Amino acid sequence: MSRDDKIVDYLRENGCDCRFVKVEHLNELREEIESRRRSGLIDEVFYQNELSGLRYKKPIGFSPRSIVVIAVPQPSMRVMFHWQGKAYPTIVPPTYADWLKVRRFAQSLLKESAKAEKWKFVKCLLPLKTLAAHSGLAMYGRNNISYIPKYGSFHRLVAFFTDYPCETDQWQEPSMLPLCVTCQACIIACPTGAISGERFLLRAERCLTYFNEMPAEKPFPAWINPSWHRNIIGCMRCQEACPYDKGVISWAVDRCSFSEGETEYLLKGNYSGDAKGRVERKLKRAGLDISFFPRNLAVLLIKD
Ligand code: B12
Repeated sequence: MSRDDKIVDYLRENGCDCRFVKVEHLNELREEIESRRRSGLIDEVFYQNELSGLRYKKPIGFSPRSIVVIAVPQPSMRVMFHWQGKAYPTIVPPTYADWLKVRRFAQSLLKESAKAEKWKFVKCLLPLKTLAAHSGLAMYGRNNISYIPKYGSFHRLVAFFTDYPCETDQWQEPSMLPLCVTCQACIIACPTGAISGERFLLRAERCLTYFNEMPAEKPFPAWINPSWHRNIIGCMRCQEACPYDKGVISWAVDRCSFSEGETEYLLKGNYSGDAKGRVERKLKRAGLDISFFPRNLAVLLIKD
């Protein structure tokens, strides 16, 4: 068994999976995104908001030889709001909560798997789906999300630069899940037309998630029908419709519940002082940021 395989096996024993690629692929990774930007397939405002912060350079003062990309399975979170005598259950999709915990967990597994060797694992800011697909760790669904066996799209991706010289470079052409060739479920389920039959690449500038992840000072555009909003953050319609997510779609854990008073406070806006600190900490545990409020909550409660 190769050293790479031993690391992969250790991560699998702990419920995760990972792949290695040589660090020399950084430029190809950048080109994947930049060539699509140059040809106009990536909306420029979206690029500036969401992709301009990605970094394709090696970290300063450290000479990595490989990049390791890890998939850590994660459930949805159930979060309850109480308002005017009614309970409003909402869902926070996988990957919003516990991101730091997940990254530390992945890093500690890698360190343990390397045992006595003192390899370093340094966080990187790369396009993680693109990397996961090129490493063979994940396959793309037609909805542009990455999928792994058993957990479907319910996983968080994390990547590290490492001085560990991987034995096998897993870099390969990305592939799409076989059922997606004929299945149209996510295209039909997407209310905004972000997933379209005309091209594979998501029209990210139309994705509901793009708008509800923006700070609440930015109101939802008029073309978005309020009835399209179902989650307090993100959107799960393309995942809910996906046959590959059937086994995990109900995998959700209760995270927290907001009282009438807390919900009322969140709906009012203009947060400050101790009350803000308290509610902010509670929101953070559920993967929610106070900057999404009151907009994301108001659209769910007030349309009722
Ligand atoms: C920007 C961003 C967004 C944007 C844009 C999403 C997008 N598809 O680009 C918005 C805000 C809309 C968003 C939404 C969501 N996001 Co997001 N997002 C990111 C972020 C920061 C970068 C993604 C990125 O690189 N986009 C650039 C595009 C160009 O890259 P790409 O999607 O890999 O596209 C490639 C393919 O389309 C391929 N391609 C083109 N044509 C073809 C044809 C074929 C046949 C094939 C096989 C491939 C192929 O080429 C492209 C690369 O050039 C990452 C974190 C990170 N650092 O990577 C999280 C990340 C991708 N998001 C994540 C999640 C969970 C989501 C949501 C599911 C959340 C939700 N439930 O609402 C949605 C999914 C929306 C969707 N259907 O894609 C997870 C994905 C985990 C997973 N299982 O896939 C990530 C990795 C965060 C994390 N650490 O886990 N997100």
